[in-house]
Amino acid sequence: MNQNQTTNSGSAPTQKLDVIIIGAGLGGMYQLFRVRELGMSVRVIEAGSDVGGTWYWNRYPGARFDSESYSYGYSFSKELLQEWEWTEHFAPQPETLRYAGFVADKFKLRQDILFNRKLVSAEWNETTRDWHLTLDTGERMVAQFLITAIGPLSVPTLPNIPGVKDYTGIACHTANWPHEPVSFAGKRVAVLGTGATGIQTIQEVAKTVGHLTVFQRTANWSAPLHNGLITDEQQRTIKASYADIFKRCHENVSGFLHNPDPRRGVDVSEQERKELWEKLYKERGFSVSVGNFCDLLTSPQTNAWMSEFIADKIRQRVKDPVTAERLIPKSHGFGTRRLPLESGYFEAYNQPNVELVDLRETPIERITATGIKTTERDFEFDMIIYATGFDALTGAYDQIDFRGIKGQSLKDQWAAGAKTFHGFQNAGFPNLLMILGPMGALGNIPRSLEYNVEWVSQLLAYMKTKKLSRVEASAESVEGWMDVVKAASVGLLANDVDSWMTGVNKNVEGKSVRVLARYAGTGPEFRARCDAVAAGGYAELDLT
Ligand code: NA7
Repeated sequence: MNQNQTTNSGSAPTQKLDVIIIGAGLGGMYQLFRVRELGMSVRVIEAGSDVGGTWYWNRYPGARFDSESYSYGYSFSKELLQEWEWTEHFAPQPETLRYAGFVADKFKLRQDILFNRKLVSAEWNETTRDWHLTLDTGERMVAQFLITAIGPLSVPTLPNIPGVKDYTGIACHTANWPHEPVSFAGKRVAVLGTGATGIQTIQEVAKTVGHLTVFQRTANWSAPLHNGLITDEQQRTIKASYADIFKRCHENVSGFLHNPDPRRGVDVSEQERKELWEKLYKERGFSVSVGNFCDLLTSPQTNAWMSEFIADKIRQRVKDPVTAERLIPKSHGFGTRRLPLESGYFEAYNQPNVELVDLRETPIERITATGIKTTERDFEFDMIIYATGFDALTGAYDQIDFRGIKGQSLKDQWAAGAKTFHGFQNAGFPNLLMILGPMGALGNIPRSLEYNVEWVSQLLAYMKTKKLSRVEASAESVEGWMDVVKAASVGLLANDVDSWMTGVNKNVEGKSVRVLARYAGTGPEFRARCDAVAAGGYAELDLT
């Protein structure tokens, strides 16, 4: 590609593209593939030096899928499904990054991707009906359609603890992990954060570390992942069953391979509950949450029983009873936050060189030049790992200055809570289309993003055929969808819990109170509503 044709850092007008996609993660890569099929001119802007998105950045020790590998890969190419072989039931990050590279090579995607560039601002011009982009390199680009595939969990946040910048040892957020191997042997290492990322990191670092200190503010429920190598025979079965695998994901509430038990926990005997839970505890992946009683996330009683069942498992696995009690969540019920899955996490605390600091008992006062000072002790470390999460859902949008009709700012418009039409569009921002945008369906992410890309591509194809150049969700359509989002959240125990799923990240200004932050309905319901919009000729959208 001749880059000078599509980007410009001077004052001369640049060539207008049909489509610019932001992000070359799994969403952006697939969107590029589909847009090319439509015969439209397209470029992708990517901040990293290669494809992969989440799997490019999150190289921390122990990073891997919690979805079965064969339910996570792309489903759109039968050839790709037969060519690629996952080696583990839950692939580790390096394998997934190789997969992203394999896909990019197979479909020759890199030739249309501009790496090492960040989008700084995007301004809509109502007269010329196009988006004017400025990149951090100073380059400028113009496109009729702007598609964001910037991820719901892509902006890492450091803790708002005094002194973070004072530390002189090695410090790293899990989502900005170095590309070079990191050794923990003989080192005094701290991990801050015990979410899904912290738990994967802790159990892996514990295997080789000199001494590990875990700083836990909130204990999280966690259950065994049960990973393992995929045998040759399993590989053959998987390859022969892909149609069935994706059909099952498609019909599932959240795109996984585990179906909820249709019974309510409150309707069955204690023995029946225990039987199901003992079985689920031995099963792979999210079976323990998605395959649970259908009232697990709505009935306080069923949830309390399940929480106690898991608490007992923690007590059985952690030798020191005081540490075990600290690891048992008290502030929320099982499954009401995104459930981390683990492989020997609790046993790590049985090692003499692994220590747990409960920040509810002894809060951190500050990060010092040499370590971490709590109200009780001064710790010295060679390395601090921040597994402190993300400015989720809207964070990636807040980083870019999007200006819609009459210069209105997307960040300002979303300051009181994000609103979209099915996560795809927002009123006042014509021709801006979002992949996995706020208030869309998440679940098993690739299953959702493939659908998102296909819906957006279908809309582009429709507009091309009908010679339409501008699409905007009306304010009424956005409000209509927000009513659906509200209704889907009613009665969920998760509503009363602080987490990124309720929009809380106390390290980010303005995000310390719970809001309606996501669509919590099922995947099939979401798709049925989106399909109906397309089938109805996009009546909810203003098309001109
Ligand atoms: P999470 O789930 O948001 O977890 C972040 C963790 O960091 C959590 O334990 C937080 O404690 C802790 N944290 C954050 N800020 C602080 C401060 N200031 N002090 C102490 N502890 C802090 O992020 P993950 O990366 O684990 O997972 C995000 C998603 O990525 C996950 O759902 C997967 O889908 C992949 P808290 O619970 O807030 O008290």
